[in-house]
Amino acid sequence: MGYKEYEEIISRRMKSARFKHSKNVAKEAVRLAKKYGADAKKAELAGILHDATKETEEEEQMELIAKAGIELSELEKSSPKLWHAISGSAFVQTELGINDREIIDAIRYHTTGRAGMTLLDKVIFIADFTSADRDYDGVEKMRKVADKSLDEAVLEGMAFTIADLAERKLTIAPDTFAGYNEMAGLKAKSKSK
Ligand code: DGI
Ligand code: FE
Ligand code: FE
Repeated sequence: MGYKEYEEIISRRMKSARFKHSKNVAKEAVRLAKKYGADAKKAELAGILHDATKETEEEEQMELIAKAGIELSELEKSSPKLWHAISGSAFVQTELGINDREIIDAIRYHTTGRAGMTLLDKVIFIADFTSADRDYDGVEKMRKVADKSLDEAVLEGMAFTIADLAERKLTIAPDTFAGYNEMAGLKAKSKSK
């Protein structure tokens, strides 16, 4: 299966606004991949598929996760917003037969990030923040940073998410903290040089 087939499958799983978002993320992911030397083909596939199960019933998401043999932590169980990234990575494996670890992981960690993010993880994480349909306060700054440094943009995105979640007194996934600490540590090191 190729991009067009995946696009067709995705279009049937969600409303038109989210399908548009998915196409925009795929497009932005290709742009960032070319700019930062990631695999543009994988970026396009991970981009169109990243929110594959965002509009899927919770019960079906849980079935997909179980079928892929993924065990949720207690915190993940109690954070429904995180489920679609996990069930999405399960869906592309068990239902689409994708076995490319880089694509699977980029989808799995697109919401939280993680420590040791691959180049493709970063491209998808940022494309989701800077896609054409995004219009949150600060999106212009995010786009500027993303054009300067992918790592700076990942740090900016993680800081943004953590601040927003803390403000709303929501749980913050350990992967989010681990990713943030790693990127903030890199920045601190480069500053002290
Ligand atoms: O699926 P999208 O809307 O395109 O974007 P996304 O996958 O980044 O999801 C964003 C949502 O996920 C937003 O409501 C904040 C939430 N989120 C992100 N990181 C965390 C989180 N929620 C919890 N509980 N913990 C996190 O670490
Ligand atoms: Fe998402
Ligand atoms: Fe998204």
